[in-house]
Amino acid sequence: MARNPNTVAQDAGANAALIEIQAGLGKPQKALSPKWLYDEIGSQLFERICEQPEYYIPATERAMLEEHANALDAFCGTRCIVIEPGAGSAEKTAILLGALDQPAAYVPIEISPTALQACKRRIAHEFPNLAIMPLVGDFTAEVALPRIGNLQWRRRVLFLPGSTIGNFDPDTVRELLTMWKRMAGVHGGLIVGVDLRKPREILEAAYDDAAGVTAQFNLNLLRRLNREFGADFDLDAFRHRAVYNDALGRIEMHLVSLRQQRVHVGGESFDFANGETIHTENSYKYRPGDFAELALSAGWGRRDLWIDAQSRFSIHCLDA
Ligand code: AVI
Repeated sequence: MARNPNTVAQDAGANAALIEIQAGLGKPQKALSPKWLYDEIGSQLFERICEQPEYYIPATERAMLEEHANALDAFCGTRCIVIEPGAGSAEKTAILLGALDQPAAYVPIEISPTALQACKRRIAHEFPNLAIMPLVGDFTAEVALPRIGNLQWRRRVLFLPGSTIGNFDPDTVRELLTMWKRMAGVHGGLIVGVDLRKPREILEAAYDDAAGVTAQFNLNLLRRLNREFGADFDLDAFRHRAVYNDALGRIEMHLVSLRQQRVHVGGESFDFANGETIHTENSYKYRPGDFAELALSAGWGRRDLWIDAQSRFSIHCLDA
């Protein structure tokens, strides 16, 4: 019997994913991509992380966007198209759109069709007269923007809040910034939230909150591997660790093996020494000047730079 082509494609995708995971666990420093953190439960846990008092990023950035509403309006100008790669729940976008005098359209780009629909509903509810053109896609890939038809617009501005950019290493950030400059086009702009370097205690607490939500978020990755890839991780035999790597300016999340053990993933076995870790995420923190330089090297020019009163977070407004 002929197989459904969708099932064949899904099988091929799952196989490629398994190969990637096995390769990561076979490295001298075991590592898994942070993308595996975001299944449905992981995405819900991330929303809860954003409510934890130690995780200062969302509240700080929200307050900054509200404080700089007039400057955001001046930066975007009238009839601007706001493009948001990796829109998620578009929670901060409502603040940006609300600050703009006459936005022409909103283009959220999101890999999860369900999240994209929820984002569209949310923004349509708050801005009933705004044209919304959702795009399903991986925000790290260059996507063709939708045809705008006879809509009048003056400038495209990309919006990247939340320090999402911090989850990529600086060389990848340069490549992404270069790609986003092409997407923004001539006269385009970029508003990007970038987390700042700060004392280790603040950073490590932000990624290891007292309520244990970030720990659950990290450990959920193993639960996902058990469910989706037939792995046999014992979740009680690992614990979450967040450590600031000062030399590289990044928070690293790891899962630490609490004993010597052997784990099976998709027919392959992986040995862990007591204390050995799986590296699951990096979150880079920048000095304001260092990020501006990185953006400059990708062809962007600086217009505005805002830093909150406690020097925790920065927002860069850049011109293409
Ligand atoms: C999504 N990203 C910007 C978060 C961060 O701060 O790096 C992910 C996160 N991981 C643990 N807490 C938050």
